[in-house]
Amino acid sequence: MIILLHPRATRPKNRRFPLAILSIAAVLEGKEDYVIVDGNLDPQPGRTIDRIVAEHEVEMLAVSVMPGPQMVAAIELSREFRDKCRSAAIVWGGYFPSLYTDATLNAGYVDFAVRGQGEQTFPALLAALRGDRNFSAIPGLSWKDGFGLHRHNAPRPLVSPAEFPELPYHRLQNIEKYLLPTFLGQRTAVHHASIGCPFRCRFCGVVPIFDGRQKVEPAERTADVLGRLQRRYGIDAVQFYDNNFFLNEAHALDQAERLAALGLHWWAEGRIDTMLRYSDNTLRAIRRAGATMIFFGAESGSAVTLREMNKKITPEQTLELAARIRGFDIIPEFSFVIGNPHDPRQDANNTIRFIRKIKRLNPAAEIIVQHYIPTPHPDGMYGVADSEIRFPDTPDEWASERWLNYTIRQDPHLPWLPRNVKRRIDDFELVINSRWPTVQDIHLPRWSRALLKSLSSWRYALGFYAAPFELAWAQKLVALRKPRLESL
Ligand code: B12
Repeated sequence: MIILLHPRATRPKNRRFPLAILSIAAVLEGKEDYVIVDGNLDPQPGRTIDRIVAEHEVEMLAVSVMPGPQMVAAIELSREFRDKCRSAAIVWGGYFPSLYTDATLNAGYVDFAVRGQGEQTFPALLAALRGDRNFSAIPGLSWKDGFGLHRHNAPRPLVSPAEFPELPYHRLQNIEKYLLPTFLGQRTAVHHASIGCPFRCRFCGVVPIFDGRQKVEPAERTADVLGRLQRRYGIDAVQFYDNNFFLNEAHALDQAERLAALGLHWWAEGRIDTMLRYSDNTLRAIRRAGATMIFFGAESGSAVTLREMNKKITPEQTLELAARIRGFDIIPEFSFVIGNPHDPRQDANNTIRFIRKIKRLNPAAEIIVQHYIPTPHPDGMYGVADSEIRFPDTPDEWASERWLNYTIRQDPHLPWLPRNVKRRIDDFELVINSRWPTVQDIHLPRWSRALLKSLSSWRYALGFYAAPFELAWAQKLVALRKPRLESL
């Protein structure tokens, strides 16, 4: 028996299909004896694992691990499992072991780390464990040799998701619990139509894993999968998790025409420059296909910073898109990475001014304000980060309060970010989020929207963001959560 574990990563109301674990399940389906344990659904995954161990001969615990709270849950469950089931192998896959492979292998309770796409590496590892134990022949695998030294095999070439079987949704414990209401619809599914991203932005944690490559499933398959989910489970909305959903215009148009037939509402991530190149006709087709909101990494209002980030867009393009997309009734969600290490104060002030310009052009535009939190990068981290950040050596250190706060971008303690600049960014975020409460929060009653707007409007009008205690208080009062579809 193989246990595929997805440790808890979010609150129950944000629960979505555990796509990473389902992707591994897809290649095992019909061939291997396996069970899925999802900590987002099961309040006591440790107990469930104990029960499985008591009833079956468990060969392996395969864990999907994202940096952040999911990693903390993964540590505890892996450690407990190791104590109870010494003969079974423990393998970690996903973004955490792919980004921090040596730290992962430094944990005594992890035997193998799968880097990047797992659908081929995982069965190859199973075969090696059962056979000649020649782990060095498996691309994408990291492991410990007889001397305890870390071995990192060559990366595995990326394969289109269409090469793999469809996800076995029926193997989830209770599918109803994954199809929850969002601002997009009453029964929201998630889908990943591609893997990787062809760009090399120097602040992004996706680059070290996929090395600037992306593979996409044909539009026909995307529509087939969603059509089946609609017929079987009645989905009416989709959140696409692709890092880069919109490709060349011909593909986007084909995809839009196929999705239009399903009548779903959806959210996806796109690039500003890519979508600016699309004709009015294509943008209209995308809207007709159900695109309600599109997430764009605008990142900065400074051309110099964007160049340093290797983002390959200009501030003018962001403004042009903000204005143009308004005519198509698609809400743009612009995300910013604030705090250029060279001059975080100036960067914060510039970007705040730039965001105000966007809001003038398109008041419906949603704004996500993020602090710049470096992740390792093959081309060097943006800013002066390489010489100033030393990442932890073990998952346990990553789980400490200091590093957990860093990962979830709460209180990153960056050497270059003075407290008062961080506070200014946070204060601005509170003011703008109150002045325009997100449409994504379906639980926020009309009266509380009105309260937040009226309390914050003088601050926004005067550009006075300091010490917004009354807004912090009002947000608590209306229990305004952070209900964004994505906190990337
Ligand atoms: C969905 C998602 C979430 C959801 C999770 C919902 C859920 N189902 O539980 C939510 C919103 C909760 C979330 C939160 C966060 N996320 Co998140 N998230 C994503 C997102 C958009 C998709 C992940 C996904 O499902 N992919 C689809 C699957 C099929 O792909 P995959 O995960 O890569 O899996 C493949 C391989 O990695 C591998 N694999 C994965 N697991 C396993 C396990 C085994 C055993 C094996 C063999 C292989 C394997 O094989 C899979 C198939 O090829 C990614 C970006 C992206 N597009 O991937 C960011 C991403 C993973 N998140 C990220 C981050 C940082 C976070 C947060 C820390 C951010 C924050 N602001 O707080 C939080 C904290 C998470 C936590 N609680 O621990 C980063 C990680 C990299 C980084 N920068 O450090 C990403 C890459 C976003 C980004 N661009 O920076 N996230």
